[in-house]
Amino acid sequence: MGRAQAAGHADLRVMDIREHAPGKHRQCDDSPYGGGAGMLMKVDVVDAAIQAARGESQAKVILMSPAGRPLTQAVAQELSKEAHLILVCGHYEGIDARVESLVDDEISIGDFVLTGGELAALVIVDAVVRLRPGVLGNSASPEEESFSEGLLEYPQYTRPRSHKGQDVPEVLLSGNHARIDAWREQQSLERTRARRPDLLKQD
Ligand code: JF5
Repeated sequence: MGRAQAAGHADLRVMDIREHAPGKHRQCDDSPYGGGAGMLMKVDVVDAAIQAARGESQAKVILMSPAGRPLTQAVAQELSKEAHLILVCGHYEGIDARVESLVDDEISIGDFVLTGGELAALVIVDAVVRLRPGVLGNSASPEEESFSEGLLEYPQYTRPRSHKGQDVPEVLLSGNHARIDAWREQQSLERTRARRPDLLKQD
């Protein structure tokens, strides 16, 4: 991400929501109406921070949330087309429900709970920025190769040819590219069936 920024492919800025909390104490959380444990992020403070981040831009505002739509490569592709993104990171036990009306989208990076949205935001930034033209030499778009789309990668090997009794499959040394392509396709399918059959079941 540092190199992407230096090369002008990305411009990442970090804001502290607390700086948008009024008063000497800069309070950005409060206890829930109706009772219950823990503190919630205040909607007015989050709103002020989003408006400050947005400025005059038409940025897409996304809340990091375990209740969001799951992050997939298709979602990353979609976000990589946006000129501006604002990734809102919750903290504490949760956020006032009215924050949902302030955002355009909610994204989950998986079915687990983090202490804050920051790591989820970093995951999204990494997945999205690498898809921007010019980053990571992605012009050939390796993941748009027809057969491998939506499948696990085939196993790959480099030197040495033999390591502790494990040899590189003979087919890869054959120089027969039709045979190599067919082997890789079969390996991708086999590994996907064994490890991630769910990937084969969806359209
Ligand atoms: C968060 C309140 C959000 O925990 C997450 C998360 C899990 N998967 N995707 C996102 O977000 C952080 C913490 C507390 C709201």
